[in-house]
Amino acid sequence: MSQAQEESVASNLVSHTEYDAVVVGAGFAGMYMLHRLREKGLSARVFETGEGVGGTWYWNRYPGARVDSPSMQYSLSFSSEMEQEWKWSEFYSPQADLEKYANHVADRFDLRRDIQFGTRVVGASFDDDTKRWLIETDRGDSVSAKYFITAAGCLSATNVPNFKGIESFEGQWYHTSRWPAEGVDLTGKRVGIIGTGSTGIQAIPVLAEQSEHLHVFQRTPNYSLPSNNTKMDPAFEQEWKQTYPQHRQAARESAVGVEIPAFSDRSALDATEEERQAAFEGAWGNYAALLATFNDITTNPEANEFVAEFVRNKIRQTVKNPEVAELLAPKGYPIGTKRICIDSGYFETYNRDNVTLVDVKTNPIEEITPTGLRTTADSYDLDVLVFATGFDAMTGPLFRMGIVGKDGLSLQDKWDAGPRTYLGISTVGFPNMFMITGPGSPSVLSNMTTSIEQHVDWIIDTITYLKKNGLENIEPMAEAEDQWVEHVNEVANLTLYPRANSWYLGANIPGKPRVFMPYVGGVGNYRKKCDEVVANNYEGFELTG
Ligand code: NA7
Repeated sequence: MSQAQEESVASNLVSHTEYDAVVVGAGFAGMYMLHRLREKGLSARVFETGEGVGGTWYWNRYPGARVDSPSMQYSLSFSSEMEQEWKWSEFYSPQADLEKYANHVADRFDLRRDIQFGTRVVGASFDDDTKRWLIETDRGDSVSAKYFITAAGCLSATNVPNFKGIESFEGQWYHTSRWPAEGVDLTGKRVGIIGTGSTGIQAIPVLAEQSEHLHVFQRTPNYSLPSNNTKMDPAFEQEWKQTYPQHRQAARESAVGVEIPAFSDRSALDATEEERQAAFEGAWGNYAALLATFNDITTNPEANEFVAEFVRNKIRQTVKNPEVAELLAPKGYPIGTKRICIDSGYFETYNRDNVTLVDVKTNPIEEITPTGLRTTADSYDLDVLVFATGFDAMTGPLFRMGIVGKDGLSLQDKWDAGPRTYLGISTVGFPNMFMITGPGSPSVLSNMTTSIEQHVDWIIDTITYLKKNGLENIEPMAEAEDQWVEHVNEVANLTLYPRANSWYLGANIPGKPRVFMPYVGGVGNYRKKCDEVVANNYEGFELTG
């Protein structure tokens, strides 16, 4: 931090101040939450670890970082003026455009004056006597709030695996989501990247261009489709803007928070091989369309395998070296059960002379050495090591805040066997705490901006209801929570999702309970359920005065 920034943070520090609400995080969720709280005349403080707004798009500056939902839809809808005025430059926005947009939102709605940057929440506990939340930060703040609202993102707690010898590495190493804002000069460098999830798949083509040689250490190959990203077509943009309200409504009622093609009503097993190939070819480049080509691809392993093999064949056609192609072809888990990636020239990158794929499933990484990395089969000399190793998803950001509810029960202890929530927004024992896109809500299985707005609006309506009715506290009831948890598991088990070792299940973090965390029942259905709860006088919640 510069001296000027230090001074600005210092002058912004608060002590023992009381707010109506404290919000953690200044990404899209935290910013929109703040805007709505202010609109209702409530006092609010936002604490943000970063030095700027944007959340995911502030932190994930790695080369090639890009959103995988269309820009016209991955944006906030609450201000039609902003929606009309803002111009996206590409169909899928790169990180820089999204960060610019986040800054625009902050400026346009004058949000910065209530956001304290460079500040991490390290403790939040519910005081049983005053019925208020006490929040503490790493900069010495101690404030209280009636409502404690987490907007810290689902993928913000980085995961750097505990590799033996990492501290001995004499080169530079970076986690992709902590990439330096000033960039990294990789000219003439021998670079190694560990991880081939969405992040690795986006970064690898760019790192290959920038470095002298790139070693890709792959444990599990991923299904990826070409994004066919383009500059924004003005006619498309215009047409979209003319009918924005209808598009937004369709997204809100959809399965995943973006408009996707309707599912076919036909089983893949009833089609001929030619019909299947034609359907898959027609949907190539659009993963939602690909999964919708037949009605049983996400639920029937046999139907799923047809698409999986189609994608593997595309990889085999693209990658010239058949051994490398086979290593890159995902096997052993259904397509769509881990996040399907969309890429810009990912598989083509393996045809370059300066790129080497290393299979660390067969020969795992044994240790990081001072000069590089050693697997059970070989040693690699590296100047720079890039960890595209993902996140402690969904629960990680919440646990890192040190949240303690009624009777001294910590959230971590309560969720020892996996997250338990009512509607993914609240949890028993933590009154007046709301989790924006928490576990048990569509969250990461949806377009985040759609789900964020739905949660924020629901929270604001709830707070308004409480005030209007002279009520002080809201907390879910144990029975309602049990039923919701059961329902979340039940719908997940109707799909093929549990068959992959994904971060949706916590499978990427050693020791994390294997529980499917997001709600797969669909954004539209979920919204209806939340609205019904309100219509039935907050069914499943206990409201006290
Ligand atoms: P992901 O999808 O969790 O990918 C992490 C990658 O790192 C994945 O290929 C992992 O292999 C690999 N990994 C993790 N630990 C290790 C170790 N110890 N050794 C070797 N390889 C390892 O994270 P991303 O950042 O790519 O994407 C997260 C989400 O961000 C994405 O889904 C989008 O929603 C946006 P594994 O598969 O575990 O074998």
